[in-house]
Amino acid sequence: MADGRFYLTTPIYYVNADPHIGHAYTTIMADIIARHHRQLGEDVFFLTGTDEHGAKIATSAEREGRTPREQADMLSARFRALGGVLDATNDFFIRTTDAEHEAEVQSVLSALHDSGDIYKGSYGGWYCAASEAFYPEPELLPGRLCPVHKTPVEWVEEENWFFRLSAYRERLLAHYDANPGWVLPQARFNEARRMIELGLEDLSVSRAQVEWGVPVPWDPEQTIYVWIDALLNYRTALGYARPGEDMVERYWPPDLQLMAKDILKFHAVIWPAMLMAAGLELPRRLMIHGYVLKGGEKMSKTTGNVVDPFPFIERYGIDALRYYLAREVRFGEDGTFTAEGFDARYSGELANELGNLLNRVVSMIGRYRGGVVPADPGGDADVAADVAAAAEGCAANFAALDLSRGVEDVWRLVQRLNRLVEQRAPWTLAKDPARAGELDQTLFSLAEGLRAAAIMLWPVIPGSAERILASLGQDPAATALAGAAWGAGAAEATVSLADQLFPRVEEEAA
Ligand code: ME8
Repeated sequence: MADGRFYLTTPIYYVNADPHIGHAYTTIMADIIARHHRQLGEDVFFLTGTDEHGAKIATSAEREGRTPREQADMLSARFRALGGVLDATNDFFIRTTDAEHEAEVQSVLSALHDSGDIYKGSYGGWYCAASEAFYPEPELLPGRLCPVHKTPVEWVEEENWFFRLSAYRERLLAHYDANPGWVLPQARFNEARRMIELGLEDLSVSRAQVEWGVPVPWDPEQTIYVWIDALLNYRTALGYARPGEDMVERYWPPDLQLMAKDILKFHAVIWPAMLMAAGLELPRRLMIHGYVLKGGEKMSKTTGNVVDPFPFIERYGIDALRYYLAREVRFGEDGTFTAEGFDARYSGELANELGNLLNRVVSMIGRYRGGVVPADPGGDADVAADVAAAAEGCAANFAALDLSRGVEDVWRLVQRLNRLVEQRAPWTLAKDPARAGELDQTLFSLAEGLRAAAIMLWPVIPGSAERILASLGQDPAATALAGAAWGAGAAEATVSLADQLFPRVEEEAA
């Protein structure tokens, strides 16, 4: 962003069941974006965490014979561990059971109550506990099933506290009209705008029958509706993520909030209205990505149609999963996860194209030049131009949140370098002392091109990119995107090959 800082969030995940590839997907995409912005030299704050209150969590805990607190502690730890395994560089992991968060939620709600935006009323409607949401009758599937979870809804009727959501219709529409790109992609923008246009009902923001939640400060018999509690995490986290430092001034509002389309309405309608009511600046952009599907259906904890990410990561390494998801699932569209597709990209692209390229470059420099990259003789302007084009294309696509295309831009460079090996045939050049200059040029260009590609790929495959840099005798921490410029690396570096990058999985198992 123009002001040099970048605040990025994922949804906070429910602690009702183990994480699956769908959650991994959002966190990985967020991490790619966070790393890319750090590469640009921006001051990044990346937030993720867990959503721990409400009927959904209480019920799942009961089913498992645990208290809600035990359930939340256990599953929140699983989500936190997933973040570690994913190599996610989030700056904080918020839990909505953090005392600081709970206190701040109460204070925001009290302010809305004091300003007249919250009033007492009664409400009856069809409720889906898995969605933690009411659905109007026409939206239900035949047999009174939740349109998202396809499970029975129940009639819930009680006296609650209500937020005057309907009063924000005009201001929300004005915000949409003044900020055409604020929800991406365009189809989701239109969808959210339509929801507002069709009219908004006031929102019940407390529950009389749910004990597991934050008490309504002026009416402790009720707890705060879990979605209100959850949405506020994006704001409360900044108050206590770094002890002694209030980061609201530094980072508010979020530059980018990621999520899938299941929670569009909460983020694109209710959240901005809440912020308007509280007199707070709205997020700058919401990016609504598609679903990771399995067998044509959304992966979902509630339906149990899930892929566990941990075994894939153990078998192929985390970078393979990051790369696969970034390339396979076009950001903003649905994509299908298959073990076969995963394996094909792993062996065809990561092992055969990238891993092999590194192998060949390092071993040829070892064989023909004693392991030292030759100084640049200055004759490969076309390769240099391809590197510059890849860097520009990748940065432009990342800025437009087209992560798949950004990776494709760099991959074309990887393929171009593989072709360069074949075209120049260093093994032939090496036989003819008169062509030593050509050989120097080729080996320099390959090492330099690969160094630049590694820097561009670093947000996607950080560990592997760092290993490539180290193998090329470069500083593995030198990942700033400016360093991808031709000739910006350390000159006459000494190469060395550590372990095989992306080894054959069969070999591993043997
Ligand atoms: O909705 N494909 O939590 P949640 C892609 N606690 N992304 C997926 C996915 C899939 N198959 N399945 C899940 C909640 N996700 C609330 C959020 S935020 C204030 C509160 C990702 O555990 C995606 O980001 O159901 C989706 O929006 C989110 O997980 C839902 O996670």
